[in-house]
Amino acid sequence: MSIRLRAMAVLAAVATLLVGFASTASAHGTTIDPPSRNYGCWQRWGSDFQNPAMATQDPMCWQAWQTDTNAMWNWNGLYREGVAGNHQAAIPDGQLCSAGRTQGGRYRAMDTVGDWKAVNKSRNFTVDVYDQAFHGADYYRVYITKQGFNPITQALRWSDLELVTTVGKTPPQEHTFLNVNAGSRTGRHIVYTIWQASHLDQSYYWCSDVNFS
Ligand SMILES: [Cu+2]
Repeated sequence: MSIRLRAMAVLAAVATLLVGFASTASAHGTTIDPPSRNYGCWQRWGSDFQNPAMATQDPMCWQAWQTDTNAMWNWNGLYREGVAGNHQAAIPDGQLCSAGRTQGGRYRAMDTVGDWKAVNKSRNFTVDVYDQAFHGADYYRVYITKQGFNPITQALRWSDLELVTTVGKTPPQEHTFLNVNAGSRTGRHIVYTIWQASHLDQSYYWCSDVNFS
């Protein structure tokens, strides 16, 4: 190999390393409040994720940590790319909370049916989306499960959801607050938020567990 070829090979290797580093170091986002399932598990147990008390105190988080710790460490990475707005075609029923088992199934434990910790909300509330990477949004959509749906015993399907809020083009900002009216809903529900980021066709899907009092 000539010196020039060798130098080019080294440069190519460095470029590959840099690209790899940039993609793992890049931040994305999630719903902070009500927290997405994996963000909530990271928040509550991230500093104590091997504590066996979690199995009884917060069993859904326990199974999530047992399934794949990376779902919590990468709480900001629950997205798909190249969906072109066809969210329902890309994500099968029963897999809505893992974005159709995106990222090689890393978030599959988010689809597990059971008694996830829910936060209390009044019927008028806001969804706080944390746009850590300053992507901005083409749009946000917030859905809530229909009254009668039981998140503790039923797998989530698209037909269980009702669109309650749409927000269009949003500039990059750290927090975006989406105003939501839950109507006459009571009790346990899943809030399902879609964030269509603006920098490229990157769409995020989050399940947040709430209790309307
Ligand atoms: Cu991103």
